[in-house]
Amino acid sequence: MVTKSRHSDLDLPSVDIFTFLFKRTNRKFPDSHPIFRDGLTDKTYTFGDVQQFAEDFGKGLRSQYDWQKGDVLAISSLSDIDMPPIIFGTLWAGGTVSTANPGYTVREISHQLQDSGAKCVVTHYSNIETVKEACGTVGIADDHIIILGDKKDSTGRFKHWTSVCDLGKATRFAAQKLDPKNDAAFLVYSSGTTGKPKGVKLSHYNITSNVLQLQVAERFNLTWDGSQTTRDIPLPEPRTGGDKILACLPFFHIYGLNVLALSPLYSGVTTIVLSRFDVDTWCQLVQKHKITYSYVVPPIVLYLAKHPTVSSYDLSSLRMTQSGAAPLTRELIEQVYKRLGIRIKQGYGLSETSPCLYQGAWDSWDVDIGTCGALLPNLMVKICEPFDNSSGDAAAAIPRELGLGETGELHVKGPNVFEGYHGNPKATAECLSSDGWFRTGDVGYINERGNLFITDRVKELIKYKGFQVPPAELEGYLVDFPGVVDCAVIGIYNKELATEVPRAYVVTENPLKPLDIQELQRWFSSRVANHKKLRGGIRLVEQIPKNSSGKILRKDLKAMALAESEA
Ligand code: 4UW
Repeated sequence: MVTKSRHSDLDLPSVDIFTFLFKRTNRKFPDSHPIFRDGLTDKTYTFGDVQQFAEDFGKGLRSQYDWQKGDVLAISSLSDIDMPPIIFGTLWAGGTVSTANPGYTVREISHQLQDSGAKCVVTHYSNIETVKEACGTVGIADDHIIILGDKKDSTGRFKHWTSVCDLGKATRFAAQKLDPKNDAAFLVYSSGTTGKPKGVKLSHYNITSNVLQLQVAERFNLTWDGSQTTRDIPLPEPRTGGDKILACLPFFHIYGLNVLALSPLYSGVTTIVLSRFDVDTWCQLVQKHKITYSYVVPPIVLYLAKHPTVSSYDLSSLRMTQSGAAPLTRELIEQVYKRLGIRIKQGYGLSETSPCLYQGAWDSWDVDIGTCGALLPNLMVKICEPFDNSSGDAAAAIPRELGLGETGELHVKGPNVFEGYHGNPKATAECLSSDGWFRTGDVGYINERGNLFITDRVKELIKYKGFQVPPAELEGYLVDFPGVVDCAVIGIYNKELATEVPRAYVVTENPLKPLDIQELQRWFSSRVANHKKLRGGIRLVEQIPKNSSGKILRKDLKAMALAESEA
């Protein structure tokens, strides 16, 4: 059964992202309105600053790097208020932005730089050694590495992004003409339903559509000046101006990128940027800035429910928080409400959908608590019997559709569904049909109110604190360890951390000569970013369960893990 969104369809933008955000005729807030403020230093960029820096940076790219339409700029950085102008400048110059986790090892960054074909890389000076080495492996010269943030390179070897702006300012380049439906704005990396991380091509149209779809779900309730009086949930009194968002999630991940680095330029809501979450700083900033809204992930919800430090702060300005990127239990949401009176709603989506698909509503929080909310406008969805499509073509395999309340795999269609994986038509065909239906790899059901419950995944993906951990990538590393002949990685849920953690099952060459597990852990940890470490441990097994075509039976391993935890 195909279900349509209960919202009326929106008129979607037909312009590129820069024009959509900066040349809008119905913008209510002035150029001087603060949009991004650094949580630790209070350094602030107004809307006008972001636009001006973006244009200067874009001109700088064109004049200094001969920037052409479709060139890729990679950014390996924690959230920083310098990132939005760099992103919009690159888009202005016709480029595509590929964001990367700055915790990546040289090997991980090199993969993304190589695969995306990046021309320039932006990073913090503190991360220069890793980025420089990665650039060396793929032939990106030092003078194509650009620094952001307050710390500059004293040797003058690497340009600071503000010098690129200064050089651009004097030039007369104009914005590139773009085709919003076909030109890629972002190339973010996701493992999709199977395999290693792939570049998810998101067009300008995908992104502008999703920014607008999201505004509708928030029911235009987030306001820049508090002027709106018809709020579903009133601001706590006294009202001190508009909403304030606390941005504690990384801009390099699609969730933070859309919701925190792009959408505030549409809504005008001042966004306080915290580059790295820690619970005390988060609470201090909520108290200091009278934050009204924050986007979080389940492990942060756990802090709000249980961490002792939280009760020493005044968090009463928070009207709502939104959690997403991984499953969250109703039990934790209720604990937070009981303890702090803070309502947590959920959103659901994927990198491949720009990302937002479902959002909880403000006005029915108590009725819909624990669900992922309702489908955003202009989207259609169907729940289907899961099927194994690893051999092929999503168009050819027509899965059986299920009805309301029945559990199956979620398929979606709409303007924010990606164009395909960069340079990987096979992976694209496995999840995207020719008529635009995208298999999410997530399993769940829709209740009679149209709310989504995610209950499982049919894809391999593991989520550690909202970050993607692709098992296939980890398995690729593990078999390089001397003595390991086969292996499989699965996610197991850790209730104390409110997240999945990766666990490896390993077969050794000679069962009579056991592996040194600690040595394997150390060796492995030095090869991967922090979030991919095998926090669920390593288990030695005689063989990895597989089907007749050699596919790992992860469900069997999950059953083994469950039996072990219950023993
Ligand atoms: N419940 C259970 C959830 C949920 C979930 C995501 O790294 P990616 O590709 O993308 C994301 C996107 C997060 C996000 C999107 C829209 C939104 O409104 C929001 O706000 C709160 C967050 O993480 O991983 C996609 C995969 O992450 C899982 C699911 O398996 C999905 O395929 N996931 N949200 N609420 N699982």
